[in-house]
Amino acid sequence: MDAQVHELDALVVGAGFGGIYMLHKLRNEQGLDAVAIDKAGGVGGTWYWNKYPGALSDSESFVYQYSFDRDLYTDTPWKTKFVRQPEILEYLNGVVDRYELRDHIQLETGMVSAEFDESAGMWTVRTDRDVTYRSRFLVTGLGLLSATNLPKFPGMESFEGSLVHTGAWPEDLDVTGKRIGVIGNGSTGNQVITATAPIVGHLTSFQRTAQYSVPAGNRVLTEQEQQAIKDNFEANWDQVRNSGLAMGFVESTLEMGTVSDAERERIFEEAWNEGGGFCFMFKTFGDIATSEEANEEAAKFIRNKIAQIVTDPETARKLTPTDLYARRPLCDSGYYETFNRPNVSLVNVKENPITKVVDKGIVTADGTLHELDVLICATGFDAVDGNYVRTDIRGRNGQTLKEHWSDGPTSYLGVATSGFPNMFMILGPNGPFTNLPPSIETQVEWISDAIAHVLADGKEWIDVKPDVEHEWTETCIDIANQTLFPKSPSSWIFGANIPGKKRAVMFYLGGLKEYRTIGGAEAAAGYQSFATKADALTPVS
Ligand code: FAD
Ligand code: NA7
Repeated sequence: MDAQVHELDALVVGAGFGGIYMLHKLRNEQGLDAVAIDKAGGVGGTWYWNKYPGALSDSESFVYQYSFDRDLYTDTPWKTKFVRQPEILEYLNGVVDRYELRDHIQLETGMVSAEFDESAGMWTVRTDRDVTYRSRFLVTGLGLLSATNLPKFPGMESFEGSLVHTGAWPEDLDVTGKRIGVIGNGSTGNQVITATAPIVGHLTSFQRTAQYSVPAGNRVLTEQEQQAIKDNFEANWDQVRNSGLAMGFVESTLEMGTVSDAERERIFEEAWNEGGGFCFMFKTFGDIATSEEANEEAAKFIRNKIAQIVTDPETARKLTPTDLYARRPLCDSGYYETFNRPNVSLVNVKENPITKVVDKGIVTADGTLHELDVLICATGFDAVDGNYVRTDIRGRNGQTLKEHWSDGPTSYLGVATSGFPNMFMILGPNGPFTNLPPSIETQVEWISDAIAHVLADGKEWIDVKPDVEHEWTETCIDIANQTLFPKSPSSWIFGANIPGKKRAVMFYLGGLKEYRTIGGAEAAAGYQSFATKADALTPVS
């Protein structure tokens, strides 16, 4: 049977923070015939999928939300410094209902392919359901930490217990009293290990690279703090939009070399006690991410803390990182302390690799069988472009996005890529590296304005010029190379965590303020970095 074909002004793919706000802008503000689809069984994106115990934001709650509607902000009931996954999911469901979007979101509907018909100026999007969309605009909010990375160990299919990825956590999985193994100790592994250790029978952490982590310092905010957050709405969001990381604090410009050793340690100690990974890395000093000497001092401080916290010297040795402190900074709710528990053990898989998975658990090179009821892969994501290259997206002249990105994913401003007219990405490659809701809002508003511009001008489509995309890519590379982040061996920020994936710069590290200035100037100048259908039809003389 042929699929039903729905004609639309705009199709939004993804119903996370990005897709939800996009749908609101297009339907409720512009009055367009717009629909969103998501392959998930509910809205919420990241916060629908990542239901593992301990899932918590590491952006502070007062900036990990939308700011476009002051009433929504005032009504948000969060009372803790960081916010737990169930609360974020409830919030996003509330947003969908508040703006009457639910009837316009088609769940359990995955985009399988998208093809641009150049003569008609329309996208045809096929789904894994009995429905096809033909839409003038295609806005993708596929998520940058959404396509899961499941490692392949020999024998994995023979495991008789539950094998789960944290990014697709089954709601009914109860680990209480069970023997669990956790592969991975990034932000997610750190959270799931710390949250489950007190309730499981035994926990084995299979760690490849030790990580630097500082306390989150999560706590209930006082009544006065909660009131101040609401009262200072304008000032806070003004600060966020005019900062680099959009994290809600003023980033330090203090160079570490200008203070005494005692002052440096005092600043670190204060940050350790206050909590927060981004605060520790960026609120203390301005050069931890750019100067190897400053970076080493911060790393040394955390290494000393690990030595003080972890009682068994051999466990402490395994938990102590020796490389640069140059990944997305982690924070925790007692991660290192967890390894003092009698029911927790640590395997360093660089020293003692996983050789195979068998029916009863994991076998390591030393011949030990680690018996497990549940094997948790906290092994991260095929970040940024993962969901894009897993879908057959074809632009002008039938070129696929995968072909266009064969040397690594590129874009202009993280929102548009050349050869894919009227397709706009939310958090596409080389968008800002920040606390994400403010960047999402910036991009959604920019895309919304661009769509309005195309409609108002009677243009059929716009398509970013290749040289502009190239220049933006070079800008992103130049900025990244001024930091220590590219020196980190397996960070998802550069696509270096996926076997076989080409390493590439995938973020604009120039900060939200600068990003907003550049995007704003582009719009004010009438989108001159974009060609139109008329340009494409005009022969080059
Ligand atoms: P997502 O929320 O990832 O939504 C994308 C949606 O697209 C998904 O629902 C997916 O099902 C859908 N989709 C993908 N492909 C298809 C397809 N082909 N067809 C149909 N649907 C599709 N960011 C921060 O700034 N601060 C934090 O503290 C923070 N904590 C995080 C913690 C975890 C555990 C994770 C995984 C991420 C965290 N992030 C954090 C990043 C987080 O992803 C963003 O903050 C934000 O939620 C992204 O929203 P989004 O709408 O762009 O994408
Ligand atoms: P990350 O930060 O990519 O961490 C993944 C972890 O999984 C990390 O410890 C990896 O070790 C480990 N890993 C991945 N593959 C393997 C294999 N094959 N064997 C052993 N260990 C492996 O993902 P997260 O989900 O923790 O966090 C991603 C972001 O989501 C985070 O920044 C937040 O923004 C939310 P490695 O360090 O590569 O040696």
